Amino acid sequence: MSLKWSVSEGTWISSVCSMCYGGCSIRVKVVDGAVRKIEGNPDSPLGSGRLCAKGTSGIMTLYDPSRINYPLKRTNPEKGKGIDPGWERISWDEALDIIAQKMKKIHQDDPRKLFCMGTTTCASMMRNSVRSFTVSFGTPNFFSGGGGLHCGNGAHQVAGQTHASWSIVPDFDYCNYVIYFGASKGHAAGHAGNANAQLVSDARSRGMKMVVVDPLGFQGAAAKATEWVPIIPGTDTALAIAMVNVLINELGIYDAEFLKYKTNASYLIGPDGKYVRDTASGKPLVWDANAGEPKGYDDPAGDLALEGSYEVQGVKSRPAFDLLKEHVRKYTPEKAEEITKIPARTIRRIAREFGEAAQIGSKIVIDGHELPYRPVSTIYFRGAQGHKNSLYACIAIDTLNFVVGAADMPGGTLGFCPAGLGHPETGRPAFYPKAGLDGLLVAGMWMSPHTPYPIREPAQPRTMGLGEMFPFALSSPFMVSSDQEEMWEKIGLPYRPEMILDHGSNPIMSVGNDETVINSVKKIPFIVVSELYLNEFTDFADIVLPDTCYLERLESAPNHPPILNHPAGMGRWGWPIRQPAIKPLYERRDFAEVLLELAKRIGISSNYYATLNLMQGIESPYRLEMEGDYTWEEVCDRQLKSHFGEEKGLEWFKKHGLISWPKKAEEVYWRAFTNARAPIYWEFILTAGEKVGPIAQKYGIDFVESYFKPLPEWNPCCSHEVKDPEFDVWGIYYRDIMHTNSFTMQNVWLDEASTRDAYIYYINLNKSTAARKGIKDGDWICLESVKGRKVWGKANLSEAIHPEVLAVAGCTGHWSKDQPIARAKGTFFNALLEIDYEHASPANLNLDNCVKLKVYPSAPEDKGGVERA
Ligand SMILES: Nc1nc2c(c(=O)[nH]1)N[C@H]1C(S)=C(S)[C@@H](COP(=O)(O)OP(=O)(O)OC[C@H]3O[C@@H](n4cnc5c(=O)[nH]c(N)nc54)[C@H](O)[C@@H]3O)O[C@H]1N2
Ligand SMILES: Nc1nc2c(c(=O)[nH]1)N[C@H]1C(S)=C(S)[C@@H](COP(=O)(O)OP(=O)(O)OC[C@H]3O[C@@H](n4cnc5c(=O)[nH]c(N)nc54)[C@H](O)[C@@H]3O)O[C@H]1N2
Ligand code: SF4
Ligand SMILES: [Mo]
Repeated sequence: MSLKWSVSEGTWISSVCSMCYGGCSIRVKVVDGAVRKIEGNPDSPLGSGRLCAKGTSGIMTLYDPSRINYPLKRTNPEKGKGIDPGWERISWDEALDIIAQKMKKIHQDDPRKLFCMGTTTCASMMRNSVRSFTVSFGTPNFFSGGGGLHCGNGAHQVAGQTHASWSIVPDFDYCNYVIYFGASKGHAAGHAGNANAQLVSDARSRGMKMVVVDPLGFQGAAAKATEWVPIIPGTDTALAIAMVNVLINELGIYDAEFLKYKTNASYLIGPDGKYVRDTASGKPLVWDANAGEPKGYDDPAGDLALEGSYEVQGVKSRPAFDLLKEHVRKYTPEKAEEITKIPARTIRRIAREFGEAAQIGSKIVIDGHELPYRPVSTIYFRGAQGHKNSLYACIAIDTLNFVVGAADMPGGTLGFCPAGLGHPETGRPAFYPKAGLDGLLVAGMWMSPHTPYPIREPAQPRTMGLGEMFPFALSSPFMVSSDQEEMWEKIGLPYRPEMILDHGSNPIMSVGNDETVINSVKKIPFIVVSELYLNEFTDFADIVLPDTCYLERLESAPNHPPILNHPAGMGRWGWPIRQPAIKPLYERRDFAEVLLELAKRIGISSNYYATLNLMQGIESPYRLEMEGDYTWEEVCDRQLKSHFGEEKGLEWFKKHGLISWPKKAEEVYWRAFTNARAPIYWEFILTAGEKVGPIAQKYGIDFVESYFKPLPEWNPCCSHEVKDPEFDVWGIYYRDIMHTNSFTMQNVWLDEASTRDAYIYYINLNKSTAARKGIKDGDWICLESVKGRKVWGKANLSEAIHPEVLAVAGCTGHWSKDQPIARAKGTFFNALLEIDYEHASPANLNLDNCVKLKVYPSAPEDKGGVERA
């Protein structure tokens, strides 16, 4: 095979990147059966031909000599950090026999003893296959490692309840003023990677102002911002509530029309904090100011009151907005300054700029529809939400959008594509948010069958994660926490996990300190991992299966559902497929095929097909028949035909790569076209708390009432409660564009670029802080937590970082000898994070990702090979 080739040779194959979950469309050049180049696909709205460094470097992940190529069986029964598993190559048949035998036994005994995992890095694969398999096996125990606990328990739930979507993003085409709260959408990370990068840079060129609230100014969105506002980690809630206060109480800026008809701001609240309901219908009541009487919230009313006090059904009641208005008064900018260390005058100015830029009352015509024009947006993501107080952080930040009427209106804050009317020829896939219980918003499409609203009814826990008593949690630390056994004993969990089936997640690195996770996974007798690489977690596995990477894999729905990874805003819909650019190398086998085979061997195929039909939206006549026997190709073919018609099955998609059609204003600005309301008063958090409290009390688990109020409060993280003055710096991590979680440090191109970068493999801290501590640029330093956990790394000094904060990029610091490129590069920050209930949100179990540290010069024995370029 010659390494020389010309652009005219070979073929371009359309597919979808999976070096992160960003879902950008790609074209892969294949010459002589080998991948030579990857480019962005200019024909797709999912990236418009753009590609990041990780996407370009995927070729080195495909051909990495450290990849796993054959099924492996452990020969050393002893498990521990640094202990060689003694891998032995076995055949696929033997591997599947061993696994199926174990699983059959568990399935007959108690399916809940199987604990499935999947990596967020392969988000679509996780949803399309792994979750479906978990459900069909009959186990409720699913875990996505650090996913959810770091990035989504607040963000996804709240976005689901307010925007019917997994996440939120500015309407870049029309937005004039955006505030980012710890998010890098369109910059270093986040959903719809390159599509947003293009949209945000076009918006900035057009003059969009970008205010970025972030402890770091040297990277991501902050580095491109009009204004960088450094903040103390975990305090965004206080800032956002203070801004709501300035808008409503100091400036009187709010969109009354929007609040009255698109939110529950007008619902009457009684002295018990709950909706005052019509005695006959049970519907929440509003006050009709024209008629001077209460009405059902959905009665055609004259003019709904937002303020005042009304005697209704013998009780004094006030519109929810009136309570919000009073509630936020105590968050003065001065009080927020104490918490966030952002000057009160800055808070006032930004709130005013935001309020004025909203142009409340203005209109715009799009696609023939006259719509409200609100060219302002506030968004959050992992940074602001990555804390114990994530639920209220997301609520408080989003409240700003609702106060000025900018939620899902032109120029405002959009959910990622929560409404679709389907392809013009078939009307599919179709999904639309609608009004549900109490008139509040129910998502038309979700990542799992249970939509975020109405919330799950709090109940006695019977799952490993205790999710039943935490109805706002999507993921739970108790799957691997230090207090896991204590919690299970308290609730009387009637079983213990006997097997893990993992697709790619590396919880030993991604959740928190490795000691805790290792103690937990060591107790599990049988662990199977489908991976690209051997790593810190596979050291504890019994069988490792060689997976295909995305360049060797088929997926019919890599960007579906669009609430995850499709650019919002007007433009076009795109539905690409992920298809193998080359046949799988060696004995690598697609895990989707492995799951179909396992289902067959265990005898659960009919369940699996039924779940696939449900989760993939496969409708008649293409539904998988219970008694059928399908390959993964056939499943993909049926899904595509079900959505796009008989002519457009897998063969059509293999040839064309994707299907694309124009978006409609009714889809993008769906909120203007529905009567669904979003909560600005979170009555259902209060009522959930009333049910969670007694359950917690029954089992002797702390119930923290301050997390169950209907209006957001700033609750401190554990790091804010550290009083020892020696621990004077907050430690956080952030994502660099060059790396994905713990995955990409083994990629030789990305590593080469990273070793030449001033920040990626370093501990970044402020020059003045370093000077105070006698630390010079390039010095070895130690970070120590109050729990005595320590890590080391080299210092990089910058002025563009909050003086009380230090930061580490990505999830670096691998120690697996099987990843020779990644090994000992950077610092394993998560070693400093605790994993227990104390460090998790009592409302949604989100983990605290910030930690208070003592920092001092100190060289470790093993310098880990990190040398400054
Ligand atoms: N310090 C730090 N900690 C973090 C984060 C961080 O940025 N920094 N991010 C947090 C967040 S938000 C998340 S979501 C989690 C993510 O946490 P995880 O999902 O547990 O971990 P990842 O690092 O994304 O996934 C890593 C594994 O996926 C494997 N992988 C990649 N592609 C494939 C594939 O196609 N097939 C298979 N079988 N395996 C594959 C890689 O080889 C790698 O070992 O980590 C959280 N923890
Ligand atoms: N390049 C790249 N892209 C990715 C990933 C990746 O690992 N690398 N991972 C994917 C995944 S799993 C996820 S969840 C998304 C995450 O996407 P983002 O949420 O955009 O990523 P982060 O860099 O973790 O966090 C964003 C910013 O929050 C800041 N921050 C940290 N703590 C705080 C805080 O308390 N308050 C405020 N205001 N800011 C804070 C960080 O400095 C950082 O600049 O990205 C996805 N895309
Ligand atoms: S942003 Fe993510 S999905 Fe897009 S090209 Fe980069 S690595 Fe691939
Ligand atoms: Mo994530």
